[in-house]
Order: sequence, then C-alpha cells, then structure tokens
Amino acid sequence: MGRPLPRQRLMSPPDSSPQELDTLIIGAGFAGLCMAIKLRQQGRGDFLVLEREADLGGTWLINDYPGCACDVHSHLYSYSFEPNPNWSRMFSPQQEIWRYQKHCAEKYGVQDAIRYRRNVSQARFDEPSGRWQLHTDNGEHYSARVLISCIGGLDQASIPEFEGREDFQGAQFHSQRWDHAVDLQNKRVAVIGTGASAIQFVPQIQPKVARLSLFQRTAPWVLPKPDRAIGAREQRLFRRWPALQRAYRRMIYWFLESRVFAFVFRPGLLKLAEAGGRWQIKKQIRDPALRAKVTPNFRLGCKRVLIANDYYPALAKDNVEVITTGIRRITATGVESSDGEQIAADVIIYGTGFKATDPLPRGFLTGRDGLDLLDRWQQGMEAYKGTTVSGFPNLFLINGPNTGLGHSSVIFTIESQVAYILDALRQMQARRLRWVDVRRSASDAYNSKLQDKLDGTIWQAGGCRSWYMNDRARNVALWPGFTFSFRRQTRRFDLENYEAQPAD
Ligand code: N01
Repeated sequence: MGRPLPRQRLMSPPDSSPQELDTLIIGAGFAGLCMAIKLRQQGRGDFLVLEREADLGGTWLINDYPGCACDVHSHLYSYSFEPNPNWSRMFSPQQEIWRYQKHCAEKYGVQDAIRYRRNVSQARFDEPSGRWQLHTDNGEHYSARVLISCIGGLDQASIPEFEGREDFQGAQFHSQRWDHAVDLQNKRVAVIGTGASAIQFVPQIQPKVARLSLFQRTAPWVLPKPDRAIGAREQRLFRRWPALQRAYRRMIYWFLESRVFAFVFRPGLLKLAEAGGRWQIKKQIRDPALRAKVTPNFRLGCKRVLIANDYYPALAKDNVEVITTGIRRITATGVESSDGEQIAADVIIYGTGFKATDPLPRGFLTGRDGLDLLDRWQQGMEAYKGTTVSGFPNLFLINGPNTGLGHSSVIFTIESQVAYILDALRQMQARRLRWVDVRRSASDAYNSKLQDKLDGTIWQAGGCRSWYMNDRARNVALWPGFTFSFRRQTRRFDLENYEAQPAD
C-alpha cells in the first residue's frame, strides 16, 4: 500500500468546484488498468484513472534498470482475459511487459480515461454527501462516489539513511529510478543490497565496470531460473490453438501453487529446494571463501525466493568483491565499511528495496468522523479481504494489506479483487445504497484469523527479517495460503459484513 507523498505536499487544498465522477481509480499499473477495463466492459464508463507518472505501467514503467524482468512466468503474469501468444521468453523483460500493458489499455479502450501527471495529495470522505473529495498536487479537485486505490505496495523506494550520503561526490541512484545518463563504463561502482532487483542488474553491469563492490547484508537464496526463449514456432502454436496456451498457463499456475504446501504447511520440505540453491553456488563459484559468503543462513522461502542463472557467475569474476562487513558511512569518495576499510567508488547504486510496510503520511486518506488512515493502522496496515478498511466507506484497495504473494502471480489476486469490487458496485446499485463500510468486527475477526494462519509459516519462522514484516514483527504484506482460496473469498461481495447507507 505505497505511494506515500512527501509531507510538505499535504497543504490545504484550494477551494474549487470539483469534477464529479462516479468512480476514481488511483494508479495506472496492472491493477488500475484491470479495474478500468472491467468497469468499461460492464458499461460503467463514468470513471477516471489518476496517474502520477507521464505514462501508464506503474512498476513496469519506472523500474527499467538493466536486466529488469519478471520472475514469474509470463504466461501466468498476464491478464486471464488477454493471453499473449507472443511472449519472447518464459520470463519476459520489463520493456515487453510494459508494451503488453500499453496493448491492453489500447485494445480495451481505457487510455482516454487516464489523466497523467496527477499526483493525488489528499482524499477525504465527506459524510454529508457520501462522496470522496480528492485533490491533486496541480490543484485539481475531484469528487467521486467510489474510490479505488491501485497504488501498489512496492512504489516508494527505500534508501537507508547512511551517514554522509549527501557528501558523496559521485553519482548515486536507486534501482527503481535508474539514472541512464550515468555511464558505468570502466567506473568503480558500489552496489548496496542483494535482493530481487540487485541480482538482476548486477550481472548486467559487471562486464562493463572497472570494479564492482557489492555490499551484502544478508545472502539471499538464489535458485536456477528455468528461463528460455520462446521461438516463433511455439508462438504460432499458441496463436493457432489458444486452448493450448490456456492449458500451459494452468500448468504453470498449479506448479507454482504447489509451493504453498511447503511455505505454509510443511516448511521442512523446503530443505530440498535449499539443496538446489547450494548446488548452484557450488557449481558456479569455485572460491570457497566466496561460496561461504553467499551461502544463506536462514530458511529458504522466508524472504522472496530469487531465481537467476547469471548472478553467481558474475560474483565470481575478478572485478567483483562481495563485502559483508556492513556499512559504517558514505564518504565523499566512496563507502567506509564497518571495519574501517575505505572502498572507493565513482557511482553508488542502491538496490535497497521499498518501504513496503510504511503507512501513508498523515492527512493523505481521511474516512468517517475525520478518521485518518494512519490512526486506523496504528498496529500496522490491515484490511478486510485485503480490500476494504472499516471507517472508509466505498474505498477499495487493490494490492492492499496481506494480498502479496511469495509464490505466484499477483495478477491473479488483482483479478480476484476486481471481481469483488464489481460485485460490490452491482449490489450497491441493485439495493440503492449510497455507501458500504465494512464492519469493524468482521474486519478484526478476518485479520485475527489471517495472522493466526501466518504463525508457523516459513515467512514468520524462517529466521529472517523481510520486507513482509512491519516494525512490530507483524506480516502485513503476504496472503498466507493458496491463491484459489483468496479467489473463493472474493468471488461474492458479502454485504452482510458491511454497514450500508441507503441512498435518499
Ligand atoms: O528489494 P529487497 P528489491 N544496509 O527488499 C538490502 C519485487 N521485485 O528491490 O536482506 C545494507 O528484496 C537488503 O538486505 P537484507 C519483489 O517482490 C520483483 O530487490 O534486508 N543493506 C536486501 O539485500 C521483491 O521482493 C521483481 O539484509 C540493506 C536489499 O537491500 C521486491 O520487489 C524484480 C540495507 C533489498 O532487497 C523488492 O526487491 C525485482 C541497509 N541499511 C523486485 N537496507 C520481479 O521480477 C536494505 N538492504 C517480479
């Protein structure tokens, strides 16, 4: 649930007459596009999508670092209603995924409904009118009956507050906003972090840099990536027999789903996969000291399982050093490790992930009785079925708390939530309701059961600290189960668990 805005932007909005709409969607990534497409298909054309960037795509627009690709199979990481027979690889690169998103927006005619460079600074539920009032940074004012937040959980880059960061004389940037103007050729580059992003860009930049100093705090589990090119013949087959592609998609789905069994019910089984990870280290790295450095010390699955075939070979190259002693500070000329070593660098790249569990800033979302979402989330983010928050009528979150997946395609979850929201809109219309607000008791019961289910899973008990957990050691990010059970619970909008306000 990201995209917090800088606090200084939360000033009092100017008084202006709002643009009135039925539905407002925030964000034009996979979630926002899916919602827009489905609204349009159901003849609910009175909506707009407010997008902060100058183009659509969300995470697949802005993360364009070298080697950026999806680590979920493309045949599954795509909308169920828009199979793409032309994927070039099993795991497609960022540009191809972004082009797919553009294609979908165009084909389903939602491009015209997207307003770019609209950074929502404040959304407030107005009780007398039962409508959401939204303000954007550029002074626009919207009023909508329904607000759907599609801003995703991995939007706000996290750059640790190392001492001396502003003293560094070279270029520095985060992987999410790669600075392509910086030429890395023959440069000394320090990379901080060894997560999903870093393991993709490190092998890409290693051949061109003079020296790569990789700061690793925790060695990740990296398994072989079953990637390959998908040739013209195979693509033709999928074009000619769409049922074949659907069957292939189903096969991938069930293969990935089978991993839940180990993550949730039998973490002991993950030892088998750990053996695969160790085998890859042994095969690709000869130096015993480096092997020891990159061997993880927590249970596989506790953090996101990474897949790559070129990461360890890159680390084994002469121009790469893996530094595990920690970072004391950044200096004008590089990085000082915690044992006092000075590591000179021309460029620092932060592969340090995202503020996934940080709530939005105070004043950004205000519900009934002036309730700030931050006050509702004092113990950490939570939502009913990952989608609604009590005290915030007619607000729907896609990719909300505890909807993330450690094992499969988040697009499956997005489509489930979209179906839930569409059913809510249908029922509100049929029963002539002004708004619906999930009952606190239903939400509390749901979340307590969900947290119970997380106990004992590999994410809680795997001996690691991941971005899934907030600072109270509560997992606020992941759905702890099979995705088909998430789909089952979102199939029908359960109005009985909501307080409903009739329309006049
Ligand atoms: O971020 P991360 P990411 N000092 O949080 C280290 C998705 N994604 O951008 O492990 C030193 O995984 C941190 O160390 P540690 C995916 O869901 C998807 O790589 O916390 N180091 C870690 O090594 C993924 O999970 C794709 O000890 C510090 C790294 O920085 C999520 O995005 C591709 C530090 C952060 O790793 C995030 O991935 C890429 C500090 N103070 C990403 N703070 C797909 O293919 C942090 N680190 C779909």
